[in-house]
Amino acid sequence: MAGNLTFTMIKPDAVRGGHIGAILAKINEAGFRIVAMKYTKLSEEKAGEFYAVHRERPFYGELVSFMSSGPIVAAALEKNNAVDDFRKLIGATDPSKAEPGTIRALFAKSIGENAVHGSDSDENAAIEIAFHFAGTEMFR
Ligand code: DAT
Ligand code: MG
Repeated sequence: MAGNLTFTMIKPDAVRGGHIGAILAKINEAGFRIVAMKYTKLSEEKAGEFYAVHRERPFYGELVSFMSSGPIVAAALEKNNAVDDFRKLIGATDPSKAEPGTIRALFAKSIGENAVHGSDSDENAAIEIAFHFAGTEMFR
């Protein structure tokens, strides 16, 4: 059975662009409930750890430096089928390939600076939520 939690970050480009409110509105309108949220900034070390799975990819250095370049909004989201439904809501990694109306189509600039993160599996959602939030910071 599909899980009901996913993890997102509003990335530094979207925060700089003034899109926090619009993105949170899209998330709520799509039926997700925010169960944990913080406005924070990742150190280079923390960003590197979060994206460690991409360590060998050519864009890893760029990704870590971008993700630590300014504040982000991190949130845990609850909905039936959360991981897949949220990936649909954000659209493809490359915003030029994202479906019209998706968060990346609306707010992302490029494949590297693509406005939002969304977990890719229930297992990674749990790992990513635990990376950012203590149990006492979750309100389900
Ligand atoms: P997603 O964020 O859609 O899950 P991913 O897990 O493959 O995509 O990659 C993580 C992030 O790395 C992605 O959001 C932006 C960056 N990235 C991915 N592919 C890239 C590329 N070809 N060039 C630059 N950055 C890239
Ligand atoms: Mg991914």
